[in-house]
Amino acid sequence: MLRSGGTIRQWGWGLVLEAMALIGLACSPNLAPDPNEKSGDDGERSKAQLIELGAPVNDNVNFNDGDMTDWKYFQIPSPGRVMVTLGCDYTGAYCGANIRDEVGVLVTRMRTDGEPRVSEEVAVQRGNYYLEIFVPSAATDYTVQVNYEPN
Ligand SMILES: [Ca+2]
Ligand SMILES: [Ca+2]
Repeated sequence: MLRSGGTIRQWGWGLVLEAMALIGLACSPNLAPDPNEKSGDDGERSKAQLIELGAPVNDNVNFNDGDMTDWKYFQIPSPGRVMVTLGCDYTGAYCGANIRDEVGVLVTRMRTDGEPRVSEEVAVQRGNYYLEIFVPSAATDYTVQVNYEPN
């Protein structure tokens, strides 16, 4: 009697715990922290920070600390070519950058794919270009530099 009662009680608690786990799973997308909630003042394109052509800029992105993305932009005075170089201290973070034009259209994707540094050359028109630098996970310090040659 006592033994079977104990079994039922344990089984009952098991169901309760399982139900709680299911509820937890169902809610977890809403509870997951926003990877950009502490992005600083550069978390979206409208808040991109101006960077100087030809000068290296150091910064940091951190997925787990809410700073997944840094937006930067540079100004092109006349048609030409730019060489964008992105170097990330922690290669395991697989950091990358999307280059976008003045209206946000994707020009090219740069992916480090475990390499410490990647460079991409693109043709540019007069106007602003945006860099959306990010990590899909983990964190890293990085350096980005945009070199420009007019046509
Ligand atoms: Ca940021
Ligand atoms: Ca940052």
